[in-house]
Amino acid sequence: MKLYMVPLAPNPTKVMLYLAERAALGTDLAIEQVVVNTLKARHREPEHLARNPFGTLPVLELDDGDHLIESLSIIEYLEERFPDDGLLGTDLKARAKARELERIVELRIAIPIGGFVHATKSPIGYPANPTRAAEAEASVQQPLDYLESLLSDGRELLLGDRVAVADCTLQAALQFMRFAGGDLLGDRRALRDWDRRYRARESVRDLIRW
Ligand SMILES: N[C@@H](CCC(=O)N[C@@H](CS)C(=O)NCC(=O)O)C(=O)O
Repeated sequence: MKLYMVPLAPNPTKVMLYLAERAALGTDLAIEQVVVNTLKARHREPEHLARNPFGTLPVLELDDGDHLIESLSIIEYLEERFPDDGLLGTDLKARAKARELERIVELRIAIPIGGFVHATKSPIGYPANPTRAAEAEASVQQPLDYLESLLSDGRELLLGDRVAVADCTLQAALQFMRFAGGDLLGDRRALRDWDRRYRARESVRDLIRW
């Protein structure tokens, strides 16, 4: 299998962090990672559009040549195909909670942060838009408070002691925010501590470059 990706971009980074966490838990999925240079607009060229008509990254190329073109479908596919020592675990309710938190982080935090970055310092050249940046900043406050309240019981990671896909999704978004020089975490101490701890993890620290 091949993962078409680009460093820094949050959706590919989410999958890259996931793969690194799986490797650290003992399952090296040995997926070749191939950079598609978005700065040179390679993702809009026919070669990539043949993999994914939406032109986005990441894309997972399967052994039969077919493609998965959504970061979460890629992760879910890998969880189901290689279930031993996965991130979702085996307990039904815990799996549902893990999926729920990932969706909360993605939809309520990561997507607005993406909007914030593209409205302030877009790496692919979108024009600055202070109104959009301010709206994004306002919209992440309550969900960030929610994460702060989860972490305030002293847990190591978002769902406890074991890494979850939500940790990968959140860190990918925060790295993108740091790249743009933004900081929307405010005075949320537990969240800042989580951020420091997560970035220092041996499993992923070489992947987090910003
Ligand atoms: N929902 C998709 C979003 C993919 C996406 O928007 N990827 C961004 C990088 S983070 C991208 O390829 N942007 C380039 C573009 O839209 O032109 C997923 O989760 O994979």
